[in-house]
Amino acid sequence: MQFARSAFPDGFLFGASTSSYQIEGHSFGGAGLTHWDTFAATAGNVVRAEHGAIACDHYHRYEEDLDLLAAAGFDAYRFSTSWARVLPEGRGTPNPEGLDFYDRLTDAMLERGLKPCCTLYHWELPAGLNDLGGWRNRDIAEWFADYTEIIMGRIGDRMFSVAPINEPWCVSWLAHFLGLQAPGIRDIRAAARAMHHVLLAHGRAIEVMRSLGIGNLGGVFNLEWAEPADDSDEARAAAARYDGIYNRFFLGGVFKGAYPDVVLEGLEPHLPAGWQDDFATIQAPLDWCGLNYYTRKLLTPSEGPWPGLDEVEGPLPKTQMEWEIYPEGLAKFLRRTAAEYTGDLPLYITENGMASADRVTEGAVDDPDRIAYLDAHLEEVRKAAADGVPVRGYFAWSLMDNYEWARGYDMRFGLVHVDFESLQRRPKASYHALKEALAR
Ligand code: IFM
Repeated sequence: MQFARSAFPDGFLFGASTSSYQIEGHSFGGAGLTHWDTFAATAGNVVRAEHGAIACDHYHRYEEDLDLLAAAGFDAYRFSTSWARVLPEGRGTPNPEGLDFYDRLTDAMLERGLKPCCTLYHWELPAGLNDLGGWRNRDIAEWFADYTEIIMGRIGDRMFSVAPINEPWCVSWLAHFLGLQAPGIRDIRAAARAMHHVLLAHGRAIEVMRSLGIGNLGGVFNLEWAEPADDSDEARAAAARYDGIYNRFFLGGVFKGAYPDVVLEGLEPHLPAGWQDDFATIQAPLDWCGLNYYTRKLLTPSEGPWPGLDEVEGPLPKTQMEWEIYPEGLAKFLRRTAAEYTGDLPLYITENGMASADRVTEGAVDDPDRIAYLDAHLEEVRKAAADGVPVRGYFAWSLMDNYEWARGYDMRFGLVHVDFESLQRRPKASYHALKEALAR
């Protein structure tokens, strides 16, 4: 690995990310049913109908996992709390075992000198709330505010940073328009409502945390660089619609108090009544902005209803997910986000990494493609920082192989290999390379 910690500004944070349902083992510790459990149990949704019941058994092995983070020289750990572990029905009586678990986890991070960076929702909605309409129901903003108060009332005093919701595009569009994530709905009205309510819930959670005196609050957005597949005006317009739906809708809501016209053209008739009045909450001031970045997309127009676009396979090398490797997109987003949305606000890369079909050979896992991927993306971050973009940290996705949602356990994103039979952890070559680079 070419990069060295010393090439980054003083105080720049390096960390790794995970999420609760993907690693903890949801069957342990009294957690309630989530919409991911029922989505996975429905034929055709998830590879081999795999689910998060055991996952990496982080619930019992978290000390070993935190030791790996600390031994690599990471400064921070981005983890998430599970709503259904804290409140098995989504509302009502908290689960004491769930609260105790996050309490232990927090103290174990601090004991190892790791800054706890918490996300309150990384996709596992309690099934009881899904029964009530989930993200389509405006009441979710208050349900989420109540959950925020309970979990942050317990661990908020020790957090370095907190973000309410991971990747609002995935929670809303991917799950309610494309139907590729729980709850697997394909309906434009459901999608429009989920897109608005996810931002309203984000804003309510920020308000609650401010009232509890918790600081360093941010939002985490997943971004994909959208490019026209050819030089036509139609392809350019398709790319602008994709960019609007994927990137600008959520950043625009939170940082400008407005949704882009290119998205309202299709979604306005389906947004909930009075949506324009919610921006005071949605725009609750933030202390930082997190960008999750993996790839770009090439777009072409398609027949049929709005948004009338198709993705075209690009020419660049691809990861195991079939995502093109395009590090330049990360620098473009850092510059554009600062220039058009966030100004001087600190930016963090809250996720970046790649899946590869890693194998254990003679006790080791060689993953040169991941080393090259991380190196190339970190170089873009370094250049942006050197040019004055206020980027303050980088979190690799992911600390360890885990449950990759509808792709089950096949897609390996980890710096640490996990044998899903024995649950043995084995640091890959990329883990060792990062460790060396962080010491340089
Ligand atoms: O595994 C996911 C994560 O849960 C959210 N961001 C993207 C990752 C890779 O697909």
